[in-house]
Amino acid sequence: MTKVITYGTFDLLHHGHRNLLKRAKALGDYLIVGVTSESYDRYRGKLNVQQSLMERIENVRGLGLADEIVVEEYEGQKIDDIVRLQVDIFAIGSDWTGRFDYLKEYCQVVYLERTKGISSTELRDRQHPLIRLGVVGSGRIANRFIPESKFVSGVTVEGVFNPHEDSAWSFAQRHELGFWSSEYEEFLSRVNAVYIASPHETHYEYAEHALRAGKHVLCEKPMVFTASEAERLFGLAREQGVILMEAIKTAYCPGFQRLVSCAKSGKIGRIVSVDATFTKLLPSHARGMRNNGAGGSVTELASYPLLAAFKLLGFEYEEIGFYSYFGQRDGVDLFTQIHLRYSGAIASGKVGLGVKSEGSLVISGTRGYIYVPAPWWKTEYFELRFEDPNEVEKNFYKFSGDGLRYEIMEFLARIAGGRMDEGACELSVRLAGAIEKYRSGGVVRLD
Ligand code: C2G
Repeated sequence: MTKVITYGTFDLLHHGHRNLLKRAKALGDYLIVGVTSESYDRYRGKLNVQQSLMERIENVRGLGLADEIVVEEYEGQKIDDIVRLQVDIFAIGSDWTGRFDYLKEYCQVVYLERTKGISSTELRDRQHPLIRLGVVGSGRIANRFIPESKFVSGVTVEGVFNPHEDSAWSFAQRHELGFWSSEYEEFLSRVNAVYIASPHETHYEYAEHALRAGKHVLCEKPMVFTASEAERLFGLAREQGVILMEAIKTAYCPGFQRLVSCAKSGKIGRIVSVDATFTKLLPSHARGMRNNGAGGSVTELASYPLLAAFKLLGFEYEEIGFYSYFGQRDGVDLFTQIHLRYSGAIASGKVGLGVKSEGSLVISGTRGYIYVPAPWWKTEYFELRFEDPNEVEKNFYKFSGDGLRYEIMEFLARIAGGRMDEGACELSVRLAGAIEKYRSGGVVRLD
C-alpha cells in the first residue's frame, strides 16, 4: 500500500484545495491530510486564517478524499509524521517547489501544479473589502506600524495625517504612501479606518472626530486619561456602528494569551501575587520626559503592568496606590511603583523612564509560580516553577517582528465581524480609570 501525505491550512476550502487533494490521493492508495492548528499558523506568520481548526477539518473530511486526518502543530512535525506513519510520498502544491526537498531523505517528494486563479486570500478579500487605513501622527510607533501592517492581509495604509505638513510629507515619502495631509477632515474623507499614534493628549479629540465621521479607530495606548472619556468613545463607536480598539499589543500576542490561560488554569494554584516591571530609559529631550501634562513613566508605560494585573486578577481591586520618584520638582515621574490590593491577592507594577530595572513578570500562586523573563511584554518564553526544581516546565512561543501585526489582525477581525470585544472595551476603560487616579493626585512622592 502506498501512503501519501499532504498538509495545508485549508481555510475557506475551495476547488484549488480539492484538485490538490484529488491528485495527491491518485499518487497512492491511502491519503493522510495534515491540517494546521491555529497556533502553528500563527507561528509560521499566517495571521489571517478565518475558520477554526474544527471547521477546516470538517471541510476536508467532507470532501471524502482523506483516509486519515492529522493536526499539524509544530515545525518539524512533517518528518515525525512521515516516519511514524510510514509515508511513501509527500505531496504539496507547486507554490512550495523546492521548500520541502529536505524531506527526500525520508520519502518521495512531489510538487503538484497549483490551480490558477483561486486562493484563500482572494476569497477572504472578496468577502471583506480591503480596509483603507490612514495613520494619525508620524512618530516612532507610526514608523513601526507601517512595515508590520504588511504582514496582515486585508489592509492597506493609504496616507498619513500630521498638522505639520512637512512631517506628514516626509513620512509619506519614507513609506511610499499614496497621500499626506495636514487637514484632518480631508484626511478622514480618504480612508475608512485610522490608526492614532499622535501624542497621548491628542488621542481623544482625533478618535472622537474619526468616530463621528464613521471611521474605525485603532488608538495607541494610553487611549485616553479618564474612564469617562473612554466610555464616551466606546459609546460613540457603538452608536456609529464602527470599531474602536486600544492598541495594546501585548494583549494580542499569542505567547501572552497562552501565559494568561496557563496561569488561570490552576497549574500554579491560586494566584496571589502579580509583579510586572517595564522600564525604558529615555533621553531627556524625548517627548515622554517632558512635563506637558502627558509625559512620565505612568502615562508612557503603566498600561503594560496594569494589563497583566487586570488579565490575571480581574478589575475588581479594592485599592490602588502609586509611589513615584520624580527626580526634580517640575519634572515627570521617572519611576513609579503601582500597587493594587484585591481581596486575597496583590499586584505590583514598576515603570520607569529614568530608572532602569529588570523587565520581568512573576505570577505567584499557592502551588508554584510563573516566571517570564524580560521583555515579558513581548512574551516569547515563560517557565512554570515549583518547589521541586525537576518539575520546571518551559514554554516557547514565537513573537514575530515588532508584534504590532497581532493587534492589527485583531482590529481587522473585529471590523470583519462587525462587533467590538466587550472585554477589551472594559479593559480600556479600567486602564484609563487607573491612569486617571494617578493624574488626579493619587500619588505619594518619594522626593
Ligand atoms: N493549493 C493549490 N491551488 C490553489 C491554492 C492552494 O494547489 N489555488 C494547494 C497548496 O499549494 C497546498 C494546499 O493547497 O498544497 C493547501 O494550501 P493552503 O491551505 O494555502 O496551505 P499552505 O499554507 O500552503 O500549507 O504545513 C502547511 C503546509 O506546509 C502548507
